[in-house]
Amino acid sequence: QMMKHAWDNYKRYAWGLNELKPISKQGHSSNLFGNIQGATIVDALDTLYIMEMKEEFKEATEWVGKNLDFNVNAEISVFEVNIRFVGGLLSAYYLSGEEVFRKKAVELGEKLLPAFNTPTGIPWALLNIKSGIGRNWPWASGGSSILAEFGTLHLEFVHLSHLSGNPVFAEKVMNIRKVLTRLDKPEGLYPNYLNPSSGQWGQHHVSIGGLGDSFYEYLLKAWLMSDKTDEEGKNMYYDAVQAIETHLIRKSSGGLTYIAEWKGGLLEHKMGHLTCFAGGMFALGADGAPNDKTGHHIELGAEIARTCHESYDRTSMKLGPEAFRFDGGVEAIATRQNEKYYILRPEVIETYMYMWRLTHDPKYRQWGWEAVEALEKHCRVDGGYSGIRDVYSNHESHDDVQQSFFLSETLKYLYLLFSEDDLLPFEHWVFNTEAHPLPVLHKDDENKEENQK
Ligand code: DMJ
Repeated sequence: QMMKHAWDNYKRYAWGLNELKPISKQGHSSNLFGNIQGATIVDALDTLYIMEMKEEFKEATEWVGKNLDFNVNAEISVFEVNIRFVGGLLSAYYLSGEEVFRKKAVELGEKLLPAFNTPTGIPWALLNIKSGIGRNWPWASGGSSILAEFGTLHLEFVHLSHLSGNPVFAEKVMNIRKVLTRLDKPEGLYPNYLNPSSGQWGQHHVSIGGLGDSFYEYLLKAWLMSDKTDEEGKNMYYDAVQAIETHLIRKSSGGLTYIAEWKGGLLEHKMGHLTCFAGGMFALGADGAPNDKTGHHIELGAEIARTCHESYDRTSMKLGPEAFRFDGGVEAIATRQNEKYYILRPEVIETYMYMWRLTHDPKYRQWGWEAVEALEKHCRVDGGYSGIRDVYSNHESHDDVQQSFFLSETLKYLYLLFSEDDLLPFEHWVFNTEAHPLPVLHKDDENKEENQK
């Protein structure tokens, strides 16, 4: 019902545009996608499919076939377009088998290739998909590319090669790995900034939240998606987690485990909502953890889930802030006005879903249900779902944006939290960072394919 409300209102007021403004009841355009249109449609395709919303899936498929157009003069974020559009199209293809999605995914992948035309092959953050000219965010340290952006292409690009028969996509992301493995890492940590021309790190800022997050996620998932054959991805992941534990993970005096940010050796005792995805990541990676550390990684996931739940529980609206702190006498509370907003993000619910699947502790469903009730009470409006400006306030101030990731991630993870484990089982599917499921490339299938050639 929540998906239907979000979708129907998008359809009514913003059909074909990127996102919906649910209060003003009109389209919302984000410059992340340039003038590529239809972000909500592409992001929502697999959620519609999984929820068996057949009519809606059909109309979305028709829209993609007729209207999704990449021949536009648009400067786009390579990362955002990859995770939402390429990821959304790939999942829609794997779930439905409709050829249109495969074709569009490969066409878009080809449009993204000029982003890798840098001296090191580390891609630009921004790309004009008509001219093929790339550049970096003007705010990024010393003209750097961003770890969480160039490090979050791997899963989709491996699938693009798999589906197109063209190795170029996989070669591009394997080269990123090569550059990273050659570099010295301060204390074994990966800084968020890397200059694509010099191949040197920018500022030594390390974060498991914004600017770093999904790079770590994709190391683990690259290994899982390769049917556990990608040993390099595996080693990079577990080595990184070891360094994160030593240098970033701390416990508050009240007993809450959190992941701080690292700035040239100094810790900022702040955790972002984005960082909360790491609870699910640690638990998902527990099974392969070296040195008998499986139980420890599950426990770490559980502790992060508890901390993130506290960040929700300590607000008036029972929805979590964008960032919360562990200093100045507070624990798991936002102290700065500009960190008190909630924009329908999924990470906490994502972690509940992983923890539920991997432990079956009923508290994760209870916590997920608390989030549903809070979303219904504070974010649901006549025209869809809106973010909130201050989750500590007693009255809602809506930001008037229904983010496309609310449909692709937040609602999908909630649905999976209350579904049986055999819906998209982890042995066969990995979720990209926008919650688009991609199939594990099983060794046996490859052997079969080889034999058929
Ligand atoms: C999504 O686009 C993805 O989850 C990304 O990895 C981080 N930001 C948003 C959701 O918060």
